Amino acid sequence: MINKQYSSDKIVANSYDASELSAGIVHIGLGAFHRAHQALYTHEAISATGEFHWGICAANIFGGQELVADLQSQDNAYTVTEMNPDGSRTVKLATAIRQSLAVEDDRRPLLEIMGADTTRIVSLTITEKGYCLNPATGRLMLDNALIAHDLANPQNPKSALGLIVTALDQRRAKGIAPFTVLSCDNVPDNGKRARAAVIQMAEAMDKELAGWIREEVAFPCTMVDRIVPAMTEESFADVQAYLGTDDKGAIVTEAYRQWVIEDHFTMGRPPWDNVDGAMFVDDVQPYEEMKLRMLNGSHSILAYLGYLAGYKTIDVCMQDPQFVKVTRHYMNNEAAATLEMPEPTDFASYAEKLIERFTNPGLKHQTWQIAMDGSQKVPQRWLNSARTLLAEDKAFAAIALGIAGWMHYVSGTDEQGNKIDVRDPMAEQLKATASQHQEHPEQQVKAFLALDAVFDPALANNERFVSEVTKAYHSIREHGAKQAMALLAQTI
Ligand code: NAI
Ligand code: CS2
Repeated sequence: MINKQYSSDKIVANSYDASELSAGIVHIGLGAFHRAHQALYTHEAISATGEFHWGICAANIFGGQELVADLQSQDNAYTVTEMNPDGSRTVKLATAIRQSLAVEDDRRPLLEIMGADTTRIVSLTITEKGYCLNPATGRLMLDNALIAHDLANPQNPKSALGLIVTALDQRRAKGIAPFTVLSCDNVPDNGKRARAAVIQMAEAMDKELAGWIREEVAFPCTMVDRIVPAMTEESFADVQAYLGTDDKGAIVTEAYRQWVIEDHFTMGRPPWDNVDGAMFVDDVQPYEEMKLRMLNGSHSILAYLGYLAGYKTIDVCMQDPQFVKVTRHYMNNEAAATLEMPEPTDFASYAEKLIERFTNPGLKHQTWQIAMDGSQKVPQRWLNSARTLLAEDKAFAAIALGIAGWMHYVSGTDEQGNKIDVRDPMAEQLKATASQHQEHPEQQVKAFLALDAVFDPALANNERFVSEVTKAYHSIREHGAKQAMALLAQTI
């Protein structure tokens, strides 16, 4: 069993006394990514500088009770196994999480900590859907059930946004400076969108509060990058075999990591830039767009086409040369070609590095995991690139195949007739859409494109867009996903 004092010659142990930490950060969304990214960066920044007031109180507001109980049973210490490209591994004991909470039923303990003057940052990894935004427009969905609940019950909010608004309101009433809200999700312009959502919500409750938030609260944007697959029985067993001890909070990830952060914090921030891979900049947006389109856009193509082709993990997709060819083509010709960077950028090297990262056999990153919540991911991963390519009269066959793959996937049935466990806030609507016009694929594609939470009407009615997606949809229907990728690979 791992705890804060655990030591082994296979582990890079912590170099400070974790009982000295106080919590300056409240994190909402204690999943896999937080533990392998922000919490590890914070741990290493504390190790480097001895700034003990940046400990973390990490909370789950939906589910995750078992993980929290497991972490608590080992003093919130856990190991991060970094799988290096050469097959070796580096294992680190991470101890920046001082407290963990699961507050599904009663949010009061969390609100109290968010309201404390020692809390300077509230960070988030709540998945794309946690922001309750319309994916196509980025506007807060005031009719979303969680948001509607919180507007009616501001003292007992359920959503992350509701918690932030209520905690900020409490701080304002007590004359405590506002914390900085730090979104670490793969949402475009994540800080700006989080800010807009929080302000829209506050406006529906109290205009003065909304004005105060607009003036006083910082919402820096971030680009976060590290591939962190969900843990499986196999990965836990592998960690146990290597370490010779059980770690219920263990995480396995890649060695690569990046964190680009807009330097705008009202109550200070940890010295994260003391740690490899983190940097503070004035404008995150170009880095974020590059990562969302090149990395995440490729991931989604591999996830939908790969899942339908029977490939369970990304590294298995990368063993298929046709998948690699389409991915490389997509990155260079359909993603990089649409990006505008502030300085000369070697997109081809970035693409090759991504291919190397995807190929890492130590990462069992399931296509099913990445395929999740597609309605929330498709717009920022593919559609802005498609708009640019359409405007420039350039081809976008890989994006079209990705979109068509998503449409087949969310129908809920695979190529062998087996059920797909589709996880998506719009799952019911997507399934119902797929079940219409089954004998008329053109109509089926049109029905999907009419989902205006995903596709804006201008794109959905663009003739070339409709025709390319329909062609790709037919190709998968006729030949299957594996062959459709191979056919595309022949033409590029
Ligand atoms: P996970 O499944 O381990 O954890 C998801 C977390 O989100 C849980 O703490 C859960 O309680 C919370 N959550 C889910 N729905 C929510 C909602 N409606 N409101 C509030 N909280 C909610 O997933 P993981 O790997 O931690 O990823 C989380 C997010 O982190 C991703 O969606 C992505 O935006 C970002 N991310 C993940 C990376 C990865 O490779 N895993 C890398 C880069 C970013
Ligand atoms: C993935 C990302 O699940 C997904 O949608 O594309 O979580 C991806 O692993 C990360 O963004 C890598 O930084």
